[in-house]
Amino acid sequence: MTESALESVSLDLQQTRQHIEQHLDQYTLFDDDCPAHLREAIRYSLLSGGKRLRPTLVLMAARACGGSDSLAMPAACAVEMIHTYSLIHDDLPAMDDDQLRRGLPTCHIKFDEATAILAGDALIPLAFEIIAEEYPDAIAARCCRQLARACGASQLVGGQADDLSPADEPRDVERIEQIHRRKTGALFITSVKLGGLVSGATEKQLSDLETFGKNLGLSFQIVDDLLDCQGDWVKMGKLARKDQERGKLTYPELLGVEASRQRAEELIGLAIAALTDFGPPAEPLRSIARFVLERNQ
Ligand code: GRG
Repeated sequence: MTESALESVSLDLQQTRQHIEQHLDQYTLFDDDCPAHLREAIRYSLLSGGKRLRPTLVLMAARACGGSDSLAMPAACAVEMIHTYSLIHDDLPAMDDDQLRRGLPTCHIKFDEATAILAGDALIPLAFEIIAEEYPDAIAARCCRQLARACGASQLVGGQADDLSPADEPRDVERIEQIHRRKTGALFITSVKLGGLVSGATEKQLSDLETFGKNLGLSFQIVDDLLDCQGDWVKMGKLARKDQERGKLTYPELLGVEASRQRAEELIGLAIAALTDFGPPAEPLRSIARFVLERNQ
């Protein structure tokens, strides 16, 4: 990707991000029954930066299937809420015990542990409520089922549980891919499928989007690992080399830096190939895939 193409994708992503953030703000005003400190903690974590990659994928997948950003925005916000809950809980002392997230103190450091747990908890039902409120029943049911599976015990939560489990598990590529398919991949797949579902995508389109999301998610994770071992922590907003120091399985450790980079590129190629039948409307989705490979944060 040339420097100027990367800049133009960055600009589009920046505008889309602002649009998403306006809606996230509106969805988290809450009524007076929500305690002020809980509201503050939810909004602190949800509105304090982040690339907004998953909600952007929802919008771009909708565009690829003939839908619009406004149609897909509620689903996009719902996915970002689930993602943010998972980050808040992942940062807790009982899990990854992180002090910094998106360049700021993590939710439990800024507030306290109980508030952080509850802020994460509150984001889960809110995500499903938004989908149920904003889409016709049949579409809402399909979206809720897709999202519920992605964040359940066999996907996001299961991947996280295995990632936290003792180090006597095999340290090989199969194991790391099993973890990331669930911990990171499931939400990527769900993002693009929700964009498709709200736009009336065909089963074939949903299946192509699934292939796209699966390969993109894995590539994203490899790049994440590469950034963790080589990245600039100021840009990333979190401490680099943390995964390595904790003895977590990473691609560069298993494959080496060069082979990891190659694998990430190969996967982006597969992701883009899955979009062939969508033609020009899928161009923004292809650009994001290239961006994931080139990102530095
Ligand atoms: C607590 C159930 C539960 C799950 C946590 C999200 C997660 C699972 C762990 C976060 C740790 C981690 C490095 C996960 C893999 C990659 C990932 C999801 C990175 C964070 O996503 P980004 O880079 O974050 O899109 P931003 O801040 O840009 O939204």
